[in-house]
Amino acid sequence: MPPAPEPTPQPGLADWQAAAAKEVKGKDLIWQTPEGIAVKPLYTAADAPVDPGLPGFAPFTRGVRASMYAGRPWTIRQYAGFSTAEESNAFYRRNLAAGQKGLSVAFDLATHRGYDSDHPRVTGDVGKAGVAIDTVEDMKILFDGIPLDQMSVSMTMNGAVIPILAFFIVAGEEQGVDRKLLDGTIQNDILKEFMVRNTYIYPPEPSMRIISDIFGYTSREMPKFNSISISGYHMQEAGATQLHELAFTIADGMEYVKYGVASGLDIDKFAGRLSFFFAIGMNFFMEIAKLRAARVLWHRAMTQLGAQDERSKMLRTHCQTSGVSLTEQDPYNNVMRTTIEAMAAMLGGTQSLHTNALDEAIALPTDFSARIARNTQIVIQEETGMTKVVDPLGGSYYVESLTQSLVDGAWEIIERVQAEGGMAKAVAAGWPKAMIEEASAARAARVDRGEDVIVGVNKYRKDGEDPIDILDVDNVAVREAQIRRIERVKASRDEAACRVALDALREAARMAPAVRPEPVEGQAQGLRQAQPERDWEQSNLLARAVDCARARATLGEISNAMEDVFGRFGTQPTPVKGIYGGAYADDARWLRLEDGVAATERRLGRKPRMLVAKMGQDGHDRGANLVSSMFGDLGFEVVPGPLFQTPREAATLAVEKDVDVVGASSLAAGHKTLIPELIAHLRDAGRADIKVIAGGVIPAQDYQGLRDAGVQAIFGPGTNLITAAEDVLRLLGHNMPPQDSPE
Ligand code: MLC
Ligand code: 5AD
Repeated sequence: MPPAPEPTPQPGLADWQAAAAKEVKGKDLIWQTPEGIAVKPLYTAADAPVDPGLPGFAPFTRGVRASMYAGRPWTIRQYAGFSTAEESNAFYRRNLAAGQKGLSVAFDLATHRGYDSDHPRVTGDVGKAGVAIDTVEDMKILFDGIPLDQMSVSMTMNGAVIPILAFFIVAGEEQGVDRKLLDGTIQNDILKEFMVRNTYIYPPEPSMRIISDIFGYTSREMPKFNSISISGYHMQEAGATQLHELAFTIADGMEYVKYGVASGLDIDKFAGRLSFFFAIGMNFFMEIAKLRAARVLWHRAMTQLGAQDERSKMLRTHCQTSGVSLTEQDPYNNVMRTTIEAMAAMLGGTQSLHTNALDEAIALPTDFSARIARNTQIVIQEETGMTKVVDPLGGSYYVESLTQSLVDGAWEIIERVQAEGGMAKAVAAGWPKAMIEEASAARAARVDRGEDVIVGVNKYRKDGEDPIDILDVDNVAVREAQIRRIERVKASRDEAACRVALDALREAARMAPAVRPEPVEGQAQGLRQAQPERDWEQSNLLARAVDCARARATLGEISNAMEDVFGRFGTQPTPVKGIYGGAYADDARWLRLEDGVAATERRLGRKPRMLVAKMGQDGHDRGANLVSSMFGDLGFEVVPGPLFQTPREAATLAVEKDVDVVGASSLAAGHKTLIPELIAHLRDAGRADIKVIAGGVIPAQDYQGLRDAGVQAIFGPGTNLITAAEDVLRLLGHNMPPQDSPE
């Protein structure tokens, strides 16, 4: 018998390091992510920190259910809404017939901000970015033929959350559905509105009281309904890193729990129906780790806040693939991006998912694009076998290590928030928003410099773009139809009963303000004893609004009754400084631009001035903030216009500040109505010389109409800000030489 061969020695980590260094000739392979995590090219058992445990058991790292998708796949829940209730209802029914499993309603911005469709401030917004809902009659049409005791319905509503939830309850009631059986989710997350999404109505303090009142009502009356969807999604859309999205979302959740407890509720009576919502962007493994880390963090936070029931500590979440990761250019690439993001959401263990449509960067989905978006999830669920194994990445050295890094990094931020008195205070102080805007400016500079690749935008760009069919809503027609319906409802209601209900709501708004929770070491404190039942009903804003809805009060009337007591909130943007410009410090194109600004300043005898205007109810301010921040860094005097101006107000501000150019930023499809009105008002004021440029989500189909109205330059999604600034200087009369742009 020949002798047994000598066992070959196993290579060690040092051997691997040597081999890898040789292959890449010493190049540094560490990837510094925007989260500040140093990702190595290899992970081994030495990196995997703790045993993640088993799915269905605390702290739920591997999922909230023991069987996860092997037992029941996540809910395919596509967010949609546009035009009238009739049109949206028909769209929902087509989608459900084609395999969608849950509903998710997108409301128009007029509705979000508590205005009826006939209000003069909302002419550009009605039916545009979502469905217009003015009364319970609209809500009934929206769910016509959709049994509300069988279909779970998410409603993305934060500002006008009281009237919308009241309409939903009464629509169910009039369908014959007991509210105990209503299944669904209301977004109801106001803290992130003050930070990034901007569809608030009232000041922070009464807004927090509204949330506790909703917890109070739903925990008593609607046991199957998720009372809030604590959302990080919009933070990531606004530019936050995944670490900040994670930390601020969990910290927001803790704040809501403290307010709920302070209003007299038992933590375990309402915490089990809190839900979450995250964005899933293109950093595949980071997103998977983020969802796992979120569950660990929530479990830890709720234990600290005194929850006993494990269901109170279990983080259930919806996810949406990332809107900002999608591009106008070469839009079919968006199908691949969304597929990758959908896989990250499912590998992270989401409960419910929306996949974006390929036309995301320019318009709302059409039947065609919505079908592909939905089928992306159906294919994953039904063709790939991916749902058969629970948490298939559990135990991956890299994923477990990333999960732990995110848990540690986020907890540090959460502790800072707690030390400073909680998220409501942090939001008021403004530092979370500033952190997000800084990250956004840094990302924009990386993209514009080509350091972060976006295929089809800053690399591999096509010579010409092929037009795609997009959805266009005729907001004038929708508005007229809505106004007619409001008139009919008002004409047929019992006016006296309606007044009585509205007065009772106004009275409730004056009563029993929520008690602000005192920061107490590690514990949420109930500062107010639970109210007796009768007292509770009288002062609860939602209970009162349900009566208003039954009496056919409109959304605007219900909102106004509370506004009479609470007031309406407004803020002034404060663009960050030096981040974008800093990234360009040594760049020749930037220096040439600065020279151009200096030359323009000499010619004008003062700095060139620009108003960055946001008109209508469109609160998407990421683009406007970036533009303000970048032109400020270049040496312009920037007037960052307040949100929600009418065209007349924006024109008046432009004249008052004597600006040279108005940059109108539009991301909610109001541009065709609002920008021509702005130009007309400038003309009427004798200032036709003030140049108007437009930027944002503006489909190419609309360019000619805007140019005909007098718009001098249009900057669509994916615009390189440096190129845009060169164009603006040329518009101001500077002889800017043409560049060999990298695009
Ligand atoms: C689930 N179930 C199982 C199971 N998995 N039962 C047995 N075995 C399994 N493996 C049970 C659950 O316990 C639950 O029952 C029921 O099935 C439904 O499952 P779920 O996991 O709760 O899913 P779902 O009903 O879809 O709820 C998901 C959610 C919820 C908790 C995250 O809050 C939700 O739907 N959120 C959606 C939010 C959303 O769409 N937002 C859009 C935002 S767009 P039970 O009885 O326990 O309830 C936006 C954009 C913008 O914001 O800015 O405009
Ligand atoms: N219909 C479908 N999707 C919508 N979104 C916003 N409004 C609608 C709507 N009415 C999606 C987009 C956007 C994100 C905030 O939600 O993907 O980026």
